[in-house]
Amino acid sequence: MVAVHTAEPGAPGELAERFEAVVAAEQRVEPRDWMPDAYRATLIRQIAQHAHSEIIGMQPEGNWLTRAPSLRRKAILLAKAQDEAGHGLYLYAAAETLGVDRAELTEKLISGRQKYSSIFNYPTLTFADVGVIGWLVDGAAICNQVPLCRCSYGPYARAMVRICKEESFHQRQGFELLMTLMRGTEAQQRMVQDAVDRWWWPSLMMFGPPDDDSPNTAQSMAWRIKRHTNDELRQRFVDMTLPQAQHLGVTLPDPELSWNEARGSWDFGEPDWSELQRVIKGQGPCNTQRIDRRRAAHEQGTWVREAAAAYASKRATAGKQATASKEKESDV
Ligand code: BYC
Repeated sequence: MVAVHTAEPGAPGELAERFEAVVAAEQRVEPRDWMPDAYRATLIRQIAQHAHSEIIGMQPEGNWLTRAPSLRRKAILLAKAQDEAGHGLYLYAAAETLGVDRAELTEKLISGRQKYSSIFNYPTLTFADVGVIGWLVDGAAICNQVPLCRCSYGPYARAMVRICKEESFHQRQGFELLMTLMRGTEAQQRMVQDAVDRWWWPSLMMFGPPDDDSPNTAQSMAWRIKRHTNDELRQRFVDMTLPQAQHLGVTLPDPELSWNEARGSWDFGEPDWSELQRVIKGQGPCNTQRIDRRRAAHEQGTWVREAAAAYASKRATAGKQATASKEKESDV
């Protein structure tokens, strides 16, 4: 059991009390407010990990951009990947309000000191994977992220509102793609079923380890960063997804799935938690490839960052000169 504390030992009493009162009253903690160091560190860890997931999450889908089966599907996929880049940027900006720099966070990602979601370490073998990512992965993301719109930290909560709106659009496009394939040939239907078989268990693992093995949940819930436990959200996802799977006509690869009348929920089997731990530790099918690609993109982008910084400093100097000459004019 993790010790839950809301105030920092030795924290300035009045400030700590105010922080606790704001959290308890469901108000927002803002960047200018005093906050416990551990609260700040937890938010940086979670928001950075979330931002990295959005950026790395473009890679599995990017694999299909040049091979989409039609112009329409290509335009949709391109727009989705662009949305994800945008989500990454909002989230890095939210993390920066906590006093960290985006360059530092990127450095930590590519040197393996910060994590990103386990789900993006699996390969996308067919175009049906694009649909299944939209349906299951974005569906899981929605279950996990809608409650984050009520997170106690203002900039993160506000970033999540727009992100969630776009995620639900992504989920519907995935479902629509899969419906189209399921109305197609037998080979297309088999392709969908194969993708569902490969992505189902990793999607359940996205919610994190089971509650009794989740060291951060108790404290994050006390601070109202997380609003539900990993297992609660996983159950919500299973309950939401089952009727959709039936509508699509696919089978979920879990023989233990059964409706529990008493609970009013679906019972389901245990994911292979050792697989989640292996993937988190860097031993998933695509971990090395994902980080190598991210590192290369970062290095190839050096000239863009340098040019943007030079342009910004030129504009700042021009702005200062314009203000100085205006002041001179008004002196005359
Ligand atoms: N993968 O105590 P726990 C998207 C780590 S983007 C990797 O339960 P916590 C999308 C965890 O960090 C999806 N690591 O932790 C994008 C911790 O290690 P550290 C990303 C995981 O933070 C593009 C340790 O295991 N979503 O949807 O209370 C296209 C113990 O876990 C994972 C977010 O980031 C995992 N699956 O809860 C399509 C949402 N699970 O950090 C879609 C925001 C756990 O102590 N994040 N770990 O070294 C969260 O809600 C929470 O951070 C988590 C984990 C539920 C993920």
